[in-house]
Amino acid sequence: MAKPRLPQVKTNMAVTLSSTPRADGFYMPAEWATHKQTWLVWPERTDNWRLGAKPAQQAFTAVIRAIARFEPVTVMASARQFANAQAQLCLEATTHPIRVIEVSTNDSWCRDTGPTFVTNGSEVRGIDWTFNAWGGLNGGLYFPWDLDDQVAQKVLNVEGIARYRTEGFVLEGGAIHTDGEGTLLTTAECLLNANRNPDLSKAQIEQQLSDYLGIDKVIWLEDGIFNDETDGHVDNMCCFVRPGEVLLAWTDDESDPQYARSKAALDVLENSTDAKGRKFIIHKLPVPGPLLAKAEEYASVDLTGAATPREAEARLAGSYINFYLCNGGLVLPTFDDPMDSVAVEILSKVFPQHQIVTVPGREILLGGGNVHCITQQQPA
Ligand code: KQY
Repeated sequence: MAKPRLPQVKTNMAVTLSSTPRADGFYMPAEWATHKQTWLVWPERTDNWRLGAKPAQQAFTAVIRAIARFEPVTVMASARQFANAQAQLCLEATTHPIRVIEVSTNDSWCRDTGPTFVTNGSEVRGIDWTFNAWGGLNGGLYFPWDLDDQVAQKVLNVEGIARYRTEGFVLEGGAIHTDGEGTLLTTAECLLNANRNPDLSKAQIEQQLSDYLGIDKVIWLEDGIFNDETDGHVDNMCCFVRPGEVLLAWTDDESDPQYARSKAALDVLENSTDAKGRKFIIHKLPVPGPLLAKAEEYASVDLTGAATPREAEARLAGSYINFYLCNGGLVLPTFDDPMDSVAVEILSKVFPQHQIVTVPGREILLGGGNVHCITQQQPA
């Protein structure tokens, strides 16, 4: 049966363009380019977040208030949680404003459900990728996901920003990193997964990345972090520091299943050049742990049948790569792990212009991601 289609609304919403960003002269800037603000979603779903999502709300509050030291933040909360989110977030004054608006969502991963912003240097537009909860009915993490698929459009409507919609082309923001100069990092584990765009070849996927993000060269790492439920998002594995320079999640322990993944990625990076022909400077960033979920931590996650149940003792996909760059700041998840201080030291050296602010990362990790996964930058 054909999917029923809603009439196209033509007024009171940001325009949806039928061209592509590249054809219009737009490209995705790097995360370190100046932001207008950061977007997040307030967590509340109790079949993903333990203890009624209260510890997650505390953890998100720490992230949001850390970002508000550097730039304005908009937080989307459901009608049920609007008053609580506003009260928790705005208890004390912050350097930059924290705005709470009511938006319905399925969960709280704005990196993946929010728009990917593109610019031509004077105007910003947004890409609204099709979202299928990291795999749809073939390994996706919850059902339904229709409200999450509308988040990008709602953000763009609120901002009055023109929208490109990739109807049918599935992509999450956590699956890509760009240097703003034509190079994109991703993983085959995610972007070539049969549960994303099974009818597209690798070349056709590269063409979409070129058309929508203005990319000239894709660096394909094979896999992401071991046991990452996003199917190996690159934003937990490898990121740019600046053009021609990357950070890679690393372990020296050859018996750790992470080792082969990191080593394979290192081999690819060592043997690649970027879109401008530069060889990469590669910094290894150790992974914490191994970190395992404790049975008592997942005992209070509701079993609703709508989300993938949690497995006690499962290896968590902990990684310091999942930090977030905001205007002059770097928000880094830490895990009460001996590697925390090593990560801070490495990041201080490679980002000397950024002030590092650490936030507790374990609670967000228990929900399946971390700081980068819950944030979305809107370029200035
Ligand atoms: O890490 C992310 N980008 C999203 C993780 C989703 C987890 C849902 N339980």
